[in-house]
Amino acid sequence: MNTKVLSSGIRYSTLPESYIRPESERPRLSEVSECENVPVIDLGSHNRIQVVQQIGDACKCYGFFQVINHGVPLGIAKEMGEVAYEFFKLPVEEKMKLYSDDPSRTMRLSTSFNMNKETVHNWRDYLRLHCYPLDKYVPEWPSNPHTFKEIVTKYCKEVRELGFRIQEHISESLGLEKDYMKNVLGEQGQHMAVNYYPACPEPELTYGLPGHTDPNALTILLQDQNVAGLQVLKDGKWLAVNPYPDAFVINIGDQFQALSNGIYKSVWHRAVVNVDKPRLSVASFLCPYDEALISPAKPLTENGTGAIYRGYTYAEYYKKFWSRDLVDKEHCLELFKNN
Ligand SMILES: O=C(O)CCC(=O)C(=O)O
Repeated sequence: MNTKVLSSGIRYSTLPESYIRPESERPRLSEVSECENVPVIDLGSHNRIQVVQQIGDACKCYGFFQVINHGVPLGIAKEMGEVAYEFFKLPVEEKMKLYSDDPSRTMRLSTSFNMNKETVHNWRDYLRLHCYPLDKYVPEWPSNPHTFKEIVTKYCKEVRELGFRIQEHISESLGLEKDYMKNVLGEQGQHMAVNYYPACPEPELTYGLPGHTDPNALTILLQDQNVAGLQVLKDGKWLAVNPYPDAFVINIGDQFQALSNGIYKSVWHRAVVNVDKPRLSVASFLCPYDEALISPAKPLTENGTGAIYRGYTYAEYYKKFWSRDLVDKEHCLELFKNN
């Protein structure tokens, strides 16, 4: 290939060799269940007790849910999606100015997942941004398209507030004080992955992103409204999370699984690709501050099970998570279990 990114304007008629998964690791798209969807929860409901209950049930059974009437102005979400598409449509020479394979960079365009470590690549380009505090990071964000900084700034503020509201509901659903999670997580970091999955000549042979869990606390995903691709693992089977009008997809990250003493699940999920249409998603990750001490909430350890996980700092967890391969089959939290 003559450029590093997939969004170079080249159309491939066959999948390049380096993207082809061995037979046993392929997505087997015909076996994915379409008949069930992850719960859709109306955050605009006045029945808070019911909303809290629905969120708790979803976190236990699916680790995923979708929210509507979420308070993020729909125009801002729409503009976010549009400016992200505009970015990936820029000429490849323009985009390549931002390219880096170095995961420690706080702003970069890259491709696949981790080009330095992986043996098979993924059919994805992505723009990775740090988003909090905004005044520290916005200056390094792309200035082309010229509206990018302004739109993404507005979006980040709204999504952060939505995340905090959901964290309150999650705390309450576990029978904890409303501010419990917020207090433990401290001044939360916020990162964004703008994922672009070009149309792929042979979607059966590869992934946009292979199965993984998220190492952070909470993820808020803006899905392409027109093209499906997200799938979550439920009872050993992959389940498609098809786009739901004006909804965000929310998932529990590894830190909420630990803090809830394993009651809530940080579930494996993946993105598959599409033969005729590109797909875009915008993942916002709320992360504990580095020195946050993560250990199961005491009231949740008092039913005879004790604490399933040992205490650790988020910095320790994050380092361990990224020292492994994304497709390691074991959940990273297994390494933090009390014997
Ligand atoms: O594109 C998607 O639907 C999933 C994205 C995702 O899992 C991620 O960015 O970590």
